[in-house]
Amino acid sequence: MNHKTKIAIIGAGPSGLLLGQLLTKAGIDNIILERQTGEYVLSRIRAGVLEQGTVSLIRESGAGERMDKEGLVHTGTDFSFQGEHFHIDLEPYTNGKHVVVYGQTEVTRDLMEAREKTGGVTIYQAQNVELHDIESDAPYVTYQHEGEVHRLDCDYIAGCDGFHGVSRKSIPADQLEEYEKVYPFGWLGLMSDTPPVNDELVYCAHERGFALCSMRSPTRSRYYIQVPDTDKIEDWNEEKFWDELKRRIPPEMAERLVTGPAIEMSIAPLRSYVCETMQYGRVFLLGDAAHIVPPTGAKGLNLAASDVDTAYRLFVKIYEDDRTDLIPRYQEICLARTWKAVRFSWWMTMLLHRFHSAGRFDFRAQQAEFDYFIHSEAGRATIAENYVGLPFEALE
Ligand code: RFL
Ligand code: PHB
Repeated sequence: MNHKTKIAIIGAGPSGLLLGQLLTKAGIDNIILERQTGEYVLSRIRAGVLEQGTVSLIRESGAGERMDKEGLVHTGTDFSFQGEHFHIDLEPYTNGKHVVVYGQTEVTRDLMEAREKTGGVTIYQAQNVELHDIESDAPYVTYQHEGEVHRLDCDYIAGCDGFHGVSRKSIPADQLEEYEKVYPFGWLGLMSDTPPVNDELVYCAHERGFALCSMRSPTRSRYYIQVPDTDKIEDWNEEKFWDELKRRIPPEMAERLVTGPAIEMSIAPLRSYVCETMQYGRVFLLGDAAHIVPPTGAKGLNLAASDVDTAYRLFVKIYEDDRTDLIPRYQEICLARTWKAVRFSWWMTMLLHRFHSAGRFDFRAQQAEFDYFIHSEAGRATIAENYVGLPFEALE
């Protein structure tokens, strides 16, 4: 069967759904093709911290009502080094900015519901998605759905299909400018229906390895510990996780930590990756399709939102004012912001994790770096400014 739309969006993760919702609101026709089922997309537990730019964009898309009611405003963030606890106020260093703790699963659910209400089309379980004629002005996408082959003609393709998606792979390999750094560890995450151990998030550096105390609500906690990249989920159990977490967090916190059954437990590898070719012909790459950051800076989802902001405003300019001359601005704007978030995420990762290849000198230098940043006004301001998120740049 043949279909037609203005923007074909590949992937119904946060990038694809947010872009789709904004375009629909602006009257720009779009169709989302998603490989998985909606339930599967919602079962992936990922990010939890939203910057103000992300929050504003979700509101602008019309999907912000529940986030505004249930999201937890955090005006500070905590660190611990070898058991000593420190607090950084975000607002004094950032002209009153803060972050909002609201899970990616909830953002996705709200966007799915908003899309359903506005009648936007999402084809779930779209198999074998392929991009065609992306260098021409008449690109199209083919896919299989319920045993039938479909063709979707469009003006532009938004590749929102994550790191393993098909969109980036459709750009000729000799045109891709890629940068990658893989870290020798992953994060083992555990979610439980227990009250969070602290009212702010706590990023803990410890000689046994990094740990993070996060949350989703006053009754739901999310904890992570650094594990070697060779560890498998079968190597761990809940009791072992809680024991290890207690050893890495400040002792007074370990004492008051409430443990409970895990709702979810999984290992995520840590990697930094940038594909500088964020636009090629009629294809635009957004979110994890274009870049991956280690979660230490809480930037993955927020970077995806800033790409969406730029792409959405560009498509509006193209359809309302015929401004195709602005297309090269997409990559320019997104890359400048991406590299700054990549740098911050890498820096937080290097500062707070234990590198077993590092020698005694490196460990002391890492301690001194932490000591400097946490006790200097300039250092705290740098952390706060990056943590709340750098501003979104306008198209012109
Ligand atoms: P997503 O969320 O990966 O969504 C991509 C969607 O595209 C679909 N897809 C396809 N659809 C059709 N055809 C194909 N060929 C397709 N291939 C893929 C997929 O099924 C999926 O639904 O990318 P998006 O929308 O760009 O959103 C980005 C965020 O999800 C991501 O940046 C963050 O979740 C990163 N991240 C984390 N960020 C944080 O800030 N804090 C975290 O704690 C955190 N934990 C994580 C994470 C990412 C992880 N990944 C990617 C494995 C934990 C994990 C495990
Ligand atoms: C989370 O709550 O999942 C979370 C929070 C902050 C991070 C990473 C993950 O830096």
